[in-house]
Amino acid sequence: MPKTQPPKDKPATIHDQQLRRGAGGELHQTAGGTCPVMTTALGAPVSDDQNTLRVGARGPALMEDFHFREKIFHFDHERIPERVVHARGYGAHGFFETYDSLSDVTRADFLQRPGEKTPAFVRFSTVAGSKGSFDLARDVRGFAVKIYTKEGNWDLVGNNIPVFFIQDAIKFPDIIHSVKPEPDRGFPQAQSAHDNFWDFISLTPESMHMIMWVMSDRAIPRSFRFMEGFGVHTFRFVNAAGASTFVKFHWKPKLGLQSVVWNEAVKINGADPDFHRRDLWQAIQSGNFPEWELCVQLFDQDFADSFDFDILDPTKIIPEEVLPVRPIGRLVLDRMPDNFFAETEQVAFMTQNVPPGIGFSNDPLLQGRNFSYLDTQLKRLGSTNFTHLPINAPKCPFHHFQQDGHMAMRNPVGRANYEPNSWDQGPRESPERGYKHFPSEEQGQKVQLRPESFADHYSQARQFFISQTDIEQAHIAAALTFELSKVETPVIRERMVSHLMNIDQGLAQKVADNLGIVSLPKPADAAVKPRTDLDASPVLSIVNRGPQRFEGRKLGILVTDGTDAALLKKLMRAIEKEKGTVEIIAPKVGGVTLSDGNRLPAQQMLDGGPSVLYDAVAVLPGAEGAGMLAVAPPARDFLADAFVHCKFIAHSPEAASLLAKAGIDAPDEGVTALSGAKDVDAFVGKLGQLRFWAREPKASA
Ligand code: HDD
Repeated sequence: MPKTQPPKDKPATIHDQQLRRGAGGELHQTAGGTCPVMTTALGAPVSDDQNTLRVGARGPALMEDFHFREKIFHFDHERIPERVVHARGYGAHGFFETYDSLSDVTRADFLQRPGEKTPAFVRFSTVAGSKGSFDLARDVRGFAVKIYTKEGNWDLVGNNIPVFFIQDAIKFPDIIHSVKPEPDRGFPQAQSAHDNFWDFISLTPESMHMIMWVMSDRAIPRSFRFMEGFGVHTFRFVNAAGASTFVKFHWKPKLGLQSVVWNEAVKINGADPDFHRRDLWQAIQSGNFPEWELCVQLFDQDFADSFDFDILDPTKIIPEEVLPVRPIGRLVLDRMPDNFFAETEQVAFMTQNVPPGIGFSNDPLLQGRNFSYLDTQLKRLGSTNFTHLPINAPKCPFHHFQQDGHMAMRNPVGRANYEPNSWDQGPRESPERGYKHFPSEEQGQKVQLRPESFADHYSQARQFFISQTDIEQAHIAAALTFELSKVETPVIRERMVSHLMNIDQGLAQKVADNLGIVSLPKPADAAVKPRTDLDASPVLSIVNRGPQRFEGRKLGILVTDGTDAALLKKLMRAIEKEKGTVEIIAPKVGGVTLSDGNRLPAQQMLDGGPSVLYDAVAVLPGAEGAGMLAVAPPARDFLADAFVHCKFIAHSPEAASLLAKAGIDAPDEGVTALSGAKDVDAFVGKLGQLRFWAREPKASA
C-alpha cells in the first residue's frame, strides 16, 4: 500500500479507537442508532471529530480540513456583546391572562376579552454586574416583560423599584459609568460600594428617593418570584374614541414580597452565585409556576394637576393610598427557554414597542429610552434583522417592505417592494386599525431646562423611609453605612450624610455615627424645602405586607444517620401541605440511614448546603450524629447563620448541644424543639411569618 493511502473505515491506532468510545467504553451510537450523523453547518457528514487532518499521525495540519476550520471559526465567534446594563439576566416563557375588558380606557387588543391568554416572555436581571457576576448583588432588578399581542409586541421594560436615579435620559451614561467598575482599575464588579458611584450620587440630589429604595431590602430580593415590578413612568392608555387616560403599571407577586438580609446575601453569593436563576428554574421545572398580577393606577389630567408632584417625574411615585391600584390581569411563567442563548440572551426589549391603545407620556426619561433601545439591539445583535429571531418576532401576522441587511431571513415576495405600487402587491396602511400617536397639544420654546415641578428631591425619599418598619429602617442605615464605609474619600461620605439630613435626621445621625463622622455636616442645599407632611405609605414596606404563608419557600433539613424517621416524615408532610419544598442536607450527599433503617438520599452535603440557601431550617440529627455535628464547623455555621438571619429553626432534642456550640444560648420563640408530632404543627404554623424579626436587634448587636 502506498504511504499516502488514506485510512479505510477503521481508526489507525488503538488510542485513536479509544477516543471514539464513550465513557463506558462502548462505541457511540451512529446512523444505525438514535443519534443523528454529525454534519458540517452545510450538511456534509463528518467522519472524524477527534483529529484534525494531518500529514501523517505526527505531521503538520492541513488547511484543507474544512470541518476543523468551520468548527473553530464558529467557536471563535460565539460571544456577542453583553448588554451595557442588565447584562446578567434570566428569562422564562408564560402567558398573560386578561381579567376584565378595559375597552373603556384602552383599545389595546389583548385587554378587551376577559379570560384571553396572550403569550409572554420575561427577563429578570441585575443592572450593574457583568454577565458572569453573582445574583445577590445589592442592585436594582430588571423586570422586562414582552407580551406578544395580536397587534404587535408590547414591551414593558421595568424594574423592581418604581422610581429611577435620574430625571433625564441624558444622564444615563453618567449614572451607569459611575456604578460600573472604575475605569482605571477595572473593579469593583457588580457593586455600588465604591467612590465613583457615591461621588456621582452625592452630586445628584434627584437620586435621593431612588437611593432610599436601593439601600432598602428591595435591592436584595430572596427570589425573582417574590419581587414587585414597575413600569416606572407614566404611560397612556388610549381608547377606540381616541380618549387618553394616564396609567402607571405595577406587577404584584402572588406569593408576596420577600428579601434576604445583607450578611446572608454576601454568603449566598459564595454558596450559590446562581441562587436566583436556580430558584426560577426549580420552581418552573417542578410545576410551581410563579405568578404576578398586573395592576394599574389610572388617572386623568385633573388628578395629575392636583397631585403633589409632577406625574412626568420618574423619581416620584403616586402612593397607593392616594390612588389605589386595580388588578387587570395575571402573568404566569410556566416554561423555561429551550436554549438560554437563543432566547434569554438574544431577546431584545424596547420601550418603544407598544401596540395600539398604549402610548407614552412626556416623561423625559421615557422619551430618551425610546431612542436608546433600538441602537443597543443593533450593536448587540449585529443586524437590523434582529426582529427575525423567533424570540423577538411578533406572533401575529406582519407585513412591511423592509428588506435585506445582514442575516435577512424574510424578504418581500413578488415584484413590489415599495408602495404605492401599480401591481396590487404588498401591504397598505390602515387609518382605522393602525397605531395612532395620541395627539397631545404641545407648545413652547426649544429649551434645555429641568422643570421647576421636578425640583423636590427629598420629600418622597423621606416618605419612603418613614413608611418602613423599624427593622427595615435599620437595614437602610446599615446598607448606607456599609456602602459608604467602602468609599475612600471622606468628603464624599460627608456629602452623602448632608443629603440624609434632608431626609431623616435620625438616619443621618446613625449613619454618621457608624462612619465615625464626629460632627454632623450642614444639610445639603435643597432647591425646594423638603416636606415633612407626607403621610407614611404602609404598602411600601415589605415586612408589613408579609404573605403569612410558607408557600413557595424552602425548608432545609439537616439529618444524620439515626435521624428520627417518623418526625422527619411528619415535618416533610406538613411542609408539603403548606406548598413549600424541602431539601435534605446530610454529612454525605449519598444520604443517611434513618432510625427505621431506611436510607434517605440527600440533595446537599453539609459543606455545600449552608442555611443561607433556605427560608427556614430544621436540624434533626440522631444521638450519634449530634455529637459528630457539634464538632463540625459547617454545622455550627449552619445554625449560627440561621439564627442571626432571623430564620425559624426547629431541632430534635438531640441537637440541643449543637445549638449551644453555635452560640444560641438563649433560644427564643423562633426556635422550636421538636419532641413530638404536635411541635411540628407549632413550628410550621410560625413559618408564614418568614422571619422572626424580633430577634434581630439582639442577634445583630
Ligand atoms: Fe434601560 C436595558 C429598565 C432607563 C438604556 N433597561 C434595560 C433592561 C431593563 C431596563 C429591565 C433589560 C432588558 C432585558 O432584560 O434585556 N432602564 C430600565 C428602567 C429605566 C431604564 C426601568 C428607568 C425607568 N435605560 C434607561 C435609560 C436608558 C436605558 C434612561 C438610556 C437612555 N436599558 C438601556 C439600554 C439597555 C437597557 C442600554 C441595555 C440592553 C438593552 O437595553 O437591551 O438600551
